[in-house]
Amino acid sequence: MGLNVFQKIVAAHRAGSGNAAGVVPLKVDQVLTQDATGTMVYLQFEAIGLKRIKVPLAVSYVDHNTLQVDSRNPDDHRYLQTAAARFGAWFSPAGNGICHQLHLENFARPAQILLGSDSHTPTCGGMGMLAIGCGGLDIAAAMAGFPYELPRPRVRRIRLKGRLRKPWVTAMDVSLELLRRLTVRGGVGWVLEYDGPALSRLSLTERATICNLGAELGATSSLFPSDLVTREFLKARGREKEWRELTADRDAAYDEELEVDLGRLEPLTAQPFSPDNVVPLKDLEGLRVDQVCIGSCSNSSYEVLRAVAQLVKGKAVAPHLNLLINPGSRQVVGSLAADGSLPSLISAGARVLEASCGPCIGMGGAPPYDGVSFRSYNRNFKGRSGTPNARVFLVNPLAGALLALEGQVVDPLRYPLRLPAPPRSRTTMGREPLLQAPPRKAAGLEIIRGPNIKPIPRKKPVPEDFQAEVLIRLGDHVTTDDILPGGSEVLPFRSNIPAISHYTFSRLDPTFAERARQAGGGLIAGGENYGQGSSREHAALAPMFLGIQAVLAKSFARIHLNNLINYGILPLTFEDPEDYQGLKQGDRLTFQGVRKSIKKAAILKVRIGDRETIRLRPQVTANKVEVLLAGGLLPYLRKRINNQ
Ligand code: MIC
Ligand code: SF4
Repeated sequence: MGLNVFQKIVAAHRAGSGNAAGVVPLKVDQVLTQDATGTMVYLQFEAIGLKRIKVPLAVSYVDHNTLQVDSRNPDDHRYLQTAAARFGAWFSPAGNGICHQLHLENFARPAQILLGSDSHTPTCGGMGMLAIGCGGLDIAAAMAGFPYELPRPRVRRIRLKGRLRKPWVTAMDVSLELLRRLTVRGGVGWVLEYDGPALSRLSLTERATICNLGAELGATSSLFPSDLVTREFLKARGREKEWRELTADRDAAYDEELEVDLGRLEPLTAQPFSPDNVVPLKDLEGLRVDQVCIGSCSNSSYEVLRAVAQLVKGKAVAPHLNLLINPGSRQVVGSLAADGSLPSLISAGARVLEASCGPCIGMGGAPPYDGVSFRSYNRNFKGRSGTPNARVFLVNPLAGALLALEGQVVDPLRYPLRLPAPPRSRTTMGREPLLQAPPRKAAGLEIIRGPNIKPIPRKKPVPEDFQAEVLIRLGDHVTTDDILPGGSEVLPFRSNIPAISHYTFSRLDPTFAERARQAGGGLIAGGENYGQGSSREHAALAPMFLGIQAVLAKSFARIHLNNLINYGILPLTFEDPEDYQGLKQGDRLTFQGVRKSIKKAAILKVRIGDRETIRLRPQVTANKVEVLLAGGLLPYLRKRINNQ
């Protein structure tokens, strides 16, 4: 039997035989971090106690916290820059661009494995690279040379046929169509592997867009083969030598298959407040639009922004509306300036922001009160834009540009669209000049810390018996933005856990942090897919700091589940989902024989007050049992390194 692309990459990277729990240990080639998660990664790496990064390539990007209203964010940037030099990572300063776009342009390589402390790391899957988003501690462990233990996913083949025939339909609509069909849980436990006759007509950046939005499906990763399109992209960047072909064997087997006919797609939109709440854009005709945002790591390539510039050239955005553009990289901006696109955008009224995450993570660019914002981004969770009652829709960048001109939703298919073909021979871009390679000699280099950078709190080992109160009971699909919001007020505390912990659940229940503190800890109860969205480990770290001992849920999102274990918080699912219905805020639960049960992978019988006993299943694979019981990955790794 032949192999699919995923299996080929795994076979070439196995680091040992794995264990019965279906976990594959993998050798990691590259890691990426961004500033909002990266300060923790480097603090953790320091705490592990090694002198030099052991993974072949590490890149530390600054792209999230670029608003500098006081010294906290720039202090973090300086810490990251000096830590990168000292430990041996490349550094990408603020203004260079968004980590995923930059990584694709400068470092991604077919057939390699990339781990990133950001959930959209799979963007580089467009290059035929197995790219996986994980929590910061997993990245720190990989940097310390430990293999990455991947719970074996199933592989779903997504066969793309036809071609994007209708104007106004882009790669983003392929992803919105998948979200419509599969929902935000549809990819959990899966790698999505794309192939089919439409592939040769999809550019590398279109492929990257599709892989980027795979994160919204909850997928472990998304992957395209590496073919001639991949070679062209690498060649244009002077990296042709890094190309190698990687395709699935003809007789490769998959766990499931699905087909999308690109020719049948129309422009779609995801309505508030979930990326899978998808309808045809034309269904919303007449809705007044206050803001359009184009860019982010989903849709900020040169090709996309050039097309947007051509669409608005010589026209003007509606006077009541704001068009914001956050390009993916400095080179994208440079190319737009060189070919005359930038003046077209600026004259049409676009506000061209610096190349960074910007409005996507609520770092500026919030919509007005009760506003309607259409974004070519990947997340439209409530409040993420910075305006809690704003309604955020996801849309492809071309349709978004049209709405900006019209000031309201229209059916794009009624408008002519003639875009000149992309330039045939693109100027070679080469590597982004402002990337900083690590110095060869690092001994003695100082790491500079600002006063806002606080040591990482540690947790004690999981106790055998304890009592705790349910502090909050939540519904399905709680996002990590709900648990710990982003935005310009909260993000500067990413390297200060005591301070950031005040914001835990602040949008859902502003009393939570104080109640948790007063109770000296407690429990969180949630429904399905608890912790979906971002990889931010702060959504586990801050609750850990507040003393949360366990999260009880119907099911968990992949990265967050791992983050809970990495911080020593028990992730437990209800054996009988009815028990979730019966549970109330304020219930006091008695846990006994916890460590014993976890070691035996046995169900925990937990008493609620003096009412009844419920059955909870620890969600921990055999390879993580010791990590969880030790109080998390940091105490566990320190012990291992000290014993070496
Ligand atoms: C996001 O899109 O939510 C982020 C901000 O990029 C996060 C990481 C973070 O919270 O720092 C992600 O997707 O992992
Ligand atoms: Fe940045 Fe938004 Fe992409 Fe996250 S999703 S990496 S915040 S651009």
